[in-house]
Amino acid sequence: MVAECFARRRRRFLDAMQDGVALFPSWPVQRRNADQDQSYRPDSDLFYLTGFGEQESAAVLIKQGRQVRYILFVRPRDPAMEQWVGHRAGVEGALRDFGADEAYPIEELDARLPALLENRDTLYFEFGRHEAFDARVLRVIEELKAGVRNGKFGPWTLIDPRTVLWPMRRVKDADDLADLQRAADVTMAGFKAAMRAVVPGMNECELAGVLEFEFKRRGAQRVGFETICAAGDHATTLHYITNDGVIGDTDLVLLDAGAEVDMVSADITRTFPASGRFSPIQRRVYEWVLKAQAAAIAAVKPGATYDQVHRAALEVLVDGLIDLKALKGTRAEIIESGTYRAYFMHRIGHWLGSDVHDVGAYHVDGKSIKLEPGMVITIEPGLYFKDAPGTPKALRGIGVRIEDDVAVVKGGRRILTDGVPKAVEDIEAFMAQPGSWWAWLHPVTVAGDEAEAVEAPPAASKAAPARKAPRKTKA
Ligand SMILES: [Mn+2]
Repeated sequence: MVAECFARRRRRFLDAMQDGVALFPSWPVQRRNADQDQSYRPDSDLFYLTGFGEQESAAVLIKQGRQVRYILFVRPRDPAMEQWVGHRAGVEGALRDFGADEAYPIEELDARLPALLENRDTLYFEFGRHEAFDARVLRVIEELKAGVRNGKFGPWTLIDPRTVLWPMRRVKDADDLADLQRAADVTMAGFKAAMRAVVPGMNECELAGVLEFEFKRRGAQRVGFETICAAGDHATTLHYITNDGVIGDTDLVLLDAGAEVDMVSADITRTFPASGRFSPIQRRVYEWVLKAQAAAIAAVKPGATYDQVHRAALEVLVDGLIDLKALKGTRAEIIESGTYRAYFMHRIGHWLGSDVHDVGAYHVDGKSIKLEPGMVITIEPGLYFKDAPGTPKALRGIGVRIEDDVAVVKGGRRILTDGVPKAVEDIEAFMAQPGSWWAWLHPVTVAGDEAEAVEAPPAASKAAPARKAPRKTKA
């Protein structure tokens, strides 16, 4: 992302805001244990507007008629600290590289805030997220109001900046879509690696490790959310992140993960057989979910509502539940009564962007929102048959979800993640040499440069997986 992209976003925000001041602080650093901090992830809104990702920072945008100011508060340069924990942009860098009109050390924020807010009617600030910082802002506001007899006043009107930012973030422009495609490309490479690395007998955490290793070496800074690597019955827990089970040789593996690249995350789910071959009943369940996903994707287009997309998948899933003898009745009866929720208990998907469950409403005035070009939504139907009484015996322990990231474009849709096999025949062909990933594994020196290597299976002679023989873990 180039500086111009952030400048354009600030202009859009400033255009949409009333005269006043907008204040965006960074997330506080969280202690992890002893003298260790939690790994730091910049705030999505602050980064979206500035491209500035350092901890202990804040951005201020001021608008008065046609006059605007953009101020950054940052950690100052400090050779001793930088020796230990690395480079800081400092005040100089904030001005030079991040386009700030003014920049100050973060320590000066409290001292400068009164002057920045003085005689401004409106403050855009998100209260309720960071109590200590809230208290600092409230103190300044009260002090300014107390100075009313000296001709001062503080902001009388408080507005949550999310009222402006969320609709902005929900509709992606060409730059945003290019960023998302990069995250999608890295995520797809991770899935293809995992599908060719899996062999029965390995642990879920090892397979998740392969996926995340592939993410990292292709340019991901981190995962967009905790990787879900769920074998067999674990796949019937929607957000299973324990990832510590042994993968059985007849298990399906449900892998739901996303690489975060430059503060944007993709989100893919694939469900594939550990052995490389679906059993007949696994295949039947899988193909109903796949058909439901195709129906929902086909329903994505400008003007369609989120509810219509959900409904398109739901109707197919219910047909599937009848066909699989999981439910009795007609499609209409089952949808009306909601009994399908025993096996499909979530919505069709969510907005995607800087946050994996990206910001923005799904309903406006009580009505399902209409899709428009630039919106990006995940389409992720699933069927989950818990190993429990009430579930037909043949289906117990099968969990299937298939998820792709879909951008709404003029006249239709664009699937950002269609490079990972998902038809049964394609998966089985792709996984024809179980464990082959381990044989071609070699360093990637330029992120993304070797994306093709995953496509081409190594010669059969090299494909022997250096793995112990699969264990029978489940009949
Ligand atoms: Mn998702």
